[in-house]
Amino acid sequence: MKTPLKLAVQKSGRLSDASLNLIKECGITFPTRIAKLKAHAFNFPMEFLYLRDDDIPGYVADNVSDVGIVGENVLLEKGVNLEVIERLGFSKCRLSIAVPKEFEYHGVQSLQGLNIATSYPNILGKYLEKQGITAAIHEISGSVEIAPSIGLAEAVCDIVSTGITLVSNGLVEVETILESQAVLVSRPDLESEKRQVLEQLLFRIRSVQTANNSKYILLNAPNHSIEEITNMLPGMRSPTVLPLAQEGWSSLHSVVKEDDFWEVIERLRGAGAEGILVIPIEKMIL
Ligand code: PRT
Ligand code: ZN
Repeated sequence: MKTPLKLAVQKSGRLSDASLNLIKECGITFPTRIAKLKAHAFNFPMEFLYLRDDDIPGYVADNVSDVGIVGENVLLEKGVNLEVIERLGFSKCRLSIAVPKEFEYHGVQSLQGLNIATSYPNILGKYLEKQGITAAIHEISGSVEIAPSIGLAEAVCDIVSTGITLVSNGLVEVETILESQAVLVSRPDLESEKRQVLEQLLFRIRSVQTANNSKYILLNAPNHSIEEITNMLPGMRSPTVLPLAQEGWSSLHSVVKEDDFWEVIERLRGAGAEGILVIPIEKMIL
């Protein structure tokens, strides 16, 4: 067995389930109870370290772990030198500046001289500097959204997902300073044996992600529409075309991207496609 690749994941929180689900979808099995700090995968050369998300960049940089799954927001805030291997597409959020709804905001200049509460002083500091704004940054570790109502600050800089927290605290988002999602990070100086394991893991992650972003589609079409429909269905190479028992009709099978899905379906129907079936794909190797 190869030297295990150490992967740091969040022990409990918004990243944990999605991180562990991704690993499971890669066919890697491991003990399900996260009672300990460490666990070994049963069928892949990998060891898990269950940590607080804030500690993940530092532990990877300090060689305690080889790779980790963490939000870009935390990675940038910690400012450690790690390689971003892959954007993972989950735990999407943004880091935004918000002000009370009665505040008369006229662009970033309105932030001049304010007190701004945040858990992200480094990212905010760099942003304000770039914008030429001087403001007092108050670092607080949680419940940033209540800072204006308790008189600690006139503005906040916090993570926003649905925006419900801001609205329910009478705040309005005025500037987005970072778009974030979970990323797989690595030490830049990974030993070659571990890099090979990482490549294997990455291959599986990409197959899972491609599959999740695609749908398998089957449809019936009159033979005279096959060419028009084929042009709408690029598929992996080109669609499979099989004759139906009914004279003059065929069945076409292909793969469509999740993002283009509804638009493609409408165009297919317009071209005479019938009996359209859409099936999820488990893995996709390109
Ligand atoms: O205990 P540990 O330190 O490991 O976890 P944590 O409490 O520091 O982090 P956690 O689990 O809350 O979040 C982990 C990561 O998830 C963050 O670093 C982000 O990358 C990502 N993420 C995605 C979010 C959100 N969405 C999110 N909505 N992190 C925090 N929030 C909070 C935000 O701080 C605010 O209080 O949710 C509130 C806003 O949500 P909406 O939906 O009301 O806008
Ligand atoms: Zn944290």
